[in-house]
Amino acid sequence: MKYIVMICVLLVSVSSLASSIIEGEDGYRLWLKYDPITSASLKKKYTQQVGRFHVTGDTETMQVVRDELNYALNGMLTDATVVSQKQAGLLVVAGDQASSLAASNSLDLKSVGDEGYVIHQTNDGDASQILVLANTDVGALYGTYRLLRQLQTHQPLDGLSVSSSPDIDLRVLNHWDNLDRHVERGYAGQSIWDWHKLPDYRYQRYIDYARANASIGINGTVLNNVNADPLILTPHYLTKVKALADMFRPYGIKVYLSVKFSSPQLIGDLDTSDPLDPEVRQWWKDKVADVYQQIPDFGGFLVKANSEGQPGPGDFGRTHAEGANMLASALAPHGGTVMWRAFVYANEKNEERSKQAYSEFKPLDGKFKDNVLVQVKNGPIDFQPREPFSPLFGAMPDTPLMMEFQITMEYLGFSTHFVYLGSMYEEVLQSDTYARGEGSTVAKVIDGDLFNHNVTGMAGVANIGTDRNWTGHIILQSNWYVFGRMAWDPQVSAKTVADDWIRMTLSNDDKVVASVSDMMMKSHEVTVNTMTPLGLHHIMGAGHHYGPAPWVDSLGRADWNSVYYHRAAKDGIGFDRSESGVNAVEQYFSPLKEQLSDPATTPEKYLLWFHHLPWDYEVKSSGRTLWNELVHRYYQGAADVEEMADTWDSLEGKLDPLQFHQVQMAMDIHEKEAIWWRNACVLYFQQFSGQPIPETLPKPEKSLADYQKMSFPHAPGQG
Ligand code: BDP
Repeated sequence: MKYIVMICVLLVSVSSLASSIIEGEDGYRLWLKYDPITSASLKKKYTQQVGRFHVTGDTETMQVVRDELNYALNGMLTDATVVSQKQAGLLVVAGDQASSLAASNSLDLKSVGDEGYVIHQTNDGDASQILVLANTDVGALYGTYRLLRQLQTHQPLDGLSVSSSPDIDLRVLNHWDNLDRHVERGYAGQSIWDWHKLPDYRYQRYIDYARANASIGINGTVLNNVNADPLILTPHYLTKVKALADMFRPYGIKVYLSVKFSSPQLIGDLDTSDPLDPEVRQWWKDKVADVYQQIPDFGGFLVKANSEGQPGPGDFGRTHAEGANMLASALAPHGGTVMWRAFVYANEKNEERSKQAYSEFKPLDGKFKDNVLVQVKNGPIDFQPREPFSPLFGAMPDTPLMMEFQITMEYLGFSTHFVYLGSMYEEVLQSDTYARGEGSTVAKVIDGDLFNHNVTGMAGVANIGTDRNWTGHIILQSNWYVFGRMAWDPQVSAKTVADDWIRMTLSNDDKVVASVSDMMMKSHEVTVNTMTPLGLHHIMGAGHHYGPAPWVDSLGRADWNSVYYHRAAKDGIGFDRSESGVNAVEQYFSPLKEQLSDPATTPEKYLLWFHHLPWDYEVKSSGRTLWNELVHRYYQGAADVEEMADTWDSLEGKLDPLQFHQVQMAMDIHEKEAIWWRNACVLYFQQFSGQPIPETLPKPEKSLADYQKMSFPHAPGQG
């Protein structure tokens, strides 16, 4: 008897042990998984077409191409092999030889420039060959990743004919990473740069980072935080920067650094950092020359100046242009670029925050040197879940403006929320500035089309850290991915990119793709509703920006407080930025200016951004009063998140178990937090509206005071 009991105990514990181990994809491989293609016929076909391949050239980059193909094709197909050029079904060629192959096949290779490529199948018969041609090695690398995408997404190679080149020159990640490895606004572990062990210890992760970026066309990385530590420019750190630059070079990725404007004083022993002082100018020239001696293809500097306490030219009575141009002069002989941020605002200024960047920068239009780009955040305030586009886009025709998007989730749930940002980026890029009449979209401003700029750029604040899955949440890998794809082609649709990403990362099953794609495409709108519907903004927890806190009213600067932004009172809610208020609308072109000035013609998504409206204002699309609409949106947002969680649950068994489980756990958090946002905000605003929450809706479980008491002193990612 005893013996039998023991066996039972043993069986139970063995089976529970087995179920507690979930084996599967932990997310490290991102969208470059290259798992075997399961359809035997497709696998056979691909193997016939590209299983025998040849890559010409011995440069480091062409070796990378060869290695990637070897790895990818052997993963997806059976027995992929390198063969001679003549025998190859797939031939990757760059430079002069590519030009002659292009000529003999009547292909236009010239027009794809330095980074583009042409992919072409020579004919449909038995001797057919797939050519990947480019003018440069890095173009061949991009073309190779494009071809691999075709296989990863199970698309046919027959008759393949692609010609592509980037619409934007500088496609750059901004890491807000400190030298102690803390990532400001980072929610995926520590900084991936192990400064202490560099330059000697070179993780495979550095190479995999470069591969992932190259696969989506990212060609630059700013390694350190915009709130820069001056030590980055000391010899000790520059040897470490050089090690990373050397590793990234074969992948077409240049390294840039954020610099502190007062570096001449802080690490150079000078008693000023005045950009017009000859000694200061010489200090920067020498420093830059030092950098280029070690890193001949160094990209340049990113600068946050006179913003949130950072030093800048304003400290010496100089303009942003004078500051930027001083650095630009030092970098120009070496081919370097200055990315000068327009994220400036100051409490002391007697002007509403959303207007300040425009007021300060517009008068400087045309005053920057050729190698300066002004980097503008997508909205006029600060990476909110939703903002109208910054009015600077379109307003500075004589200055190349660079887009700055946030990929990390500072204001969007700290990387446990399921939010695909592709649709938000698309909304911004496709917004019409009317700067040169209808059709003058933000995309056309930043790709240089509208004002004929030679240098163009797009930056994304990275969401990458040491978490095994890189971004803290598998789905958020798609935001890194879509940033790269849209920087290459700002016209590509968010949906196309989402579908590609799902196929490469999660599953090629059409039904799964449709479900996940649907979730991704609505996720941004859903999240806006759960946090800041109808144009509300900046009502997050103070400092860390975690969770709802519309009650914040005691921070040192007026424009850091939630109450400054929502202006809820007995008479209504919202910020009057129309002509009758602070007149922020004047910074937009007609007819947008007029449209935004009138609540009746303002898109509802921006209603409370531009208007202060009474609680009984009738919302056009629904006929509800403003109060009821606000309540409705908060409840709908939370209900939609619940529905997304159910949809995800329904995919169990159809996805990799570990990927499934990771996202499911995050969805649980997202669901809880959506309800928290809903309850806290509705209770808070109710104090002013004095109106009830409709009987049919569930009552918040806690009191407003309970929500207000919640505190998160150790929330991650703080500044
Ligand atoms: C804000 C972040 C802060 C950044 C700042 C910036 O809260 O950590 O330093 O933007 O972009 O959103 O400089």
